[in-house]
Amino acid sequence: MSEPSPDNSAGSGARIVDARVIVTCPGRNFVTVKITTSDGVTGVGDATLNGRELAVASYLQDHVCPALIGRHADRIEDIWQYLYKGAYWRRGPVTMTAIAAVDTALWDIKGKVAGLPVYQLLGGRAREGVTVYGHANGQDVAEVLDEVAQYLEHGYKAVRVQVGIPGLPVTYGVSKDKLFYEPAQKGIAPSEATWSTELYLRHVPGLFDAVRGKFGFGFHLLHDAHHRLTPTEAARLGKRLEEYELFWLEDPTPAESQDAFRIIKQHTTTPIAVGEVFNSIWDCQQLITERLIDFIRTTVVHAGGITHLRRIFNLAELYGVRSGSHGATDLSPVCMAAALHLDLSIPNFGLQEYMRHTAATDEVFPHTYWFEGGYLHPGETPGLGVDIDEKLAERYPYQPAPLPVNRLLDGTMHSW
Ligand code: EZ4
Ligand code: CO
Repeated sequence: MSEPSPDNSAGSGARIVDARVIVTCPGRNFVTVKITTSDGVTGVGDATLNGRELAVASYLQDHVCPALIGRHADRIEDIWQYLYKGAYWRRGPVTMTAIAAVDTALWDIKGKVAGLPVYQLLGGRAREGVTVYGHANGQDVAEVLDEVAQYLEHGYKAVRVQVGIPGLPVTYGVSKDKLFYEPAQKGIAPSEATWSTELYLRHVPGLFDAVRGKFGFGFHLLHDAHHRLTPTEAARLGKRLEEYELFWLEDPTPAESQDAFRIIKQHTTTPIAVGEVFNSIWDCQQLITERLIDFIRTTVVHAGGITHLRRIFNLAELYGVRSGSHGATDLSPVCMAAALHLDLSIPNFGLQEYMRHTAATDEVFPHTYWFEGGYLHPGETPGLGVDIDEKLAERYPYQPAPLPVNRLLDGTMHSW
């Protein structure tokens, strides 16, 4: 077997001399790629796939990183195509997360080399700041109302609300820690949750009635149904919630069935947001081109990096679909930084999810982005404005933490 062939093409840019994978658990697991060039410039990319972290780490370590050595770091598009087309086995969350991490790190490097924040390389500022939404949740409606009040006091212009369902011991989106919702639980076997669509559909409209009744209509209100409904049930919920003027209803049904959204769209004007589990433009092609959704929620880390996500957002723009990128705690500060540069530069930005990280995570990933008055700002540092403190990261070894599984009350497996 011959050695992987180095990139012999002409080019002025520095070559990649090191690409390594750092797995760390400052409260929760994160996988990060760090690439170094022959000029000594480094770049970072997020490679975290919640509950399946080591699969991506191995894909990178065993298959991708060795093939990067010797390649021109400035050829972002070419390296993207090399990893995508070169694997033969295309798409899928593991592959696309690995490609995303490399792509993100190369944009970071390009920004540092140019002496510009990445959003400048993407065309510059198309707005003043990135509007984000926070997560108000609670066991009961009263608790959620207290949380909404907190977010509005902090200046948030958009709030997602999730409430516990009487009769179900745990509900998606409801946590004890108010600022950090983490569904993955440490241990080997996934925890088991139970679900009843009937109980949910009966209880949840009261939440929106209470929130709009108390706080009015002066802020964006969102809700995540987390892939649990049928198209008919989703249509009924969307219709029922129209009077509360949601900014979006997220993931009403499992979205691998894209044509199901025709049924939802025919019945309700509640805007629909989908895409956090998608990893390529092909996964959302029909949803976008048939205008079956209003917001596409794909992210930098899970949808092929800045290069591919920009392509998705460009397609969406043609059909009046706006961005609404996923930004839960399992997406590291590296992903958040990258998302902000893209959000700031695209014409069809909608909203960015923002769940704060713990202090330990923020320490491991020092970053320049900051929150003010409902907006996030990426900062003006060349590159992405985020790094990983490798010494500190070493202090937090990987801990297995799978996402829960979900069953109906009779024990039938259901989408979580
Ligand atoms: O369940 O990121 O909108 N946010 C979400 C998240 C996802 C987690 C899965 O890792 O749906 O809470
Ligand atoms: Co979601």
